[in-house]
Amino acid sequence: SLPYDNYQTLDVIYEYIDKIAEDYPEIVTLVSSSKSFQGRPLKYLKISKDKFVSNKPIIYIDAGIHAREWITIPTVTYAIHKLVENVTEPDLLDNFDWILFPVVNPDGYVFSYERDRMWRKTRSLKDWSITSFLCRGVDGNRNFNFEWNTVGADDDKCSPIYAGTKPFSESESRTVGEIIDEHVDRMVLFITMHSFGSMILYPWGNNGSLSHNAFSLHTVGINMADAMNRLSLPHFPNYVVGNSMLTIGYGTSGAAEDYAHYRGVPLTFTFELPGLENEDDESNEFSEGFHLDPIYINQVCVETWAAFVIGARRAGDLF
Ligand code: 0X9
Ligand code: ZN
Repeated sequence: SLPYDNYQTLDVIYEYIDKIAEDYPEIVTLVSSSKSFQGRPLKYLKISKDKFVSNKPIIYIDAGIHAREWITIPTVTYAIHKLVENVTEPDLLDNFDWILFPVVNPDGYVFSYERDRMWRKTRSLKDWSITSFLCRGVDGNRNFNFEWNTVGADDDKCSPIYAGTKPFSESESRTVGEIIDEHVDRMVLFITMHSFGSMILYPWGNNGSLSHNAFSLHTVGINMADAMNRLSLPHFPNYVVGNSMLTIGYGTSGAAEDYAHYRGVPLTFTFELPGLENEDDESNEFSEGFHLDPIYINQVCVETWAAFVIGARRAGDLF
């Protein structure tokens, strides 16, 4: 198991992913066929009792598309741990196949870890212009092919919500898109982990309207929120569940959760994990809610695992 008392480097996380695939070859398949802009492998695990052959429903969870949202990554490695190393819910592997993608944007994570804690985007360079060098990267969660660059996104390379030159210009978001496209027939639950704000969001994020599936989305959403709120320390607010745009208070286009739902995944959610503003004082670079104090990592992982368990079971009942 990885330690959950601190944020780990990409190398340590990748070693863990490799080791799990090595130690549990009967149930774990490592996929690392695509690369980030800077050439790092994009690693995800397929976890299945029968190598994905028996057409079970698929649960997909990713994290780390936004570089500074560090707390998202351990929640997915912890899910791997609970599915493979420390199994307390065996029904989850009997009844489902899993795709777990802990670091969608490894270039951004390394840059945030080593250089600029508040980095959000990928690290791609679009051309040889001065602006490109000064303002690298694309917002991965504005780069999906759903209503691309129509609302809550920017053409300006320097913007933190730069949508990119075209849908799926980034290999990081494109890899997620390809997983969705490949498995859409069987994928029943898609969760993308973000921070911060203690929210569970569902489509549509671009205009606040509800999908045909809104009742199921809300039901499964509140089931997951309930599971986390029940466990939560009084220190953190309860989760709020609702439509992405109305709940977070701004519209977005080209987001992963909307793309997955638009392609046909019935239950798609964005989690905004806990984070407190001004945890210390403003002079501290860690005072923003993105740097959740490491003492809470384990607690958040235990909570999100409870949400994934109930989410998977409810998804299995419904679809
Ligand atoms: O803006 C985002 O991409 C997400 N918030 S964050 O602070 N983690 O950057 C929220 C996306 C909400 N919209 C959709 N899920 N469609
Ligand atoms: Zn985010």
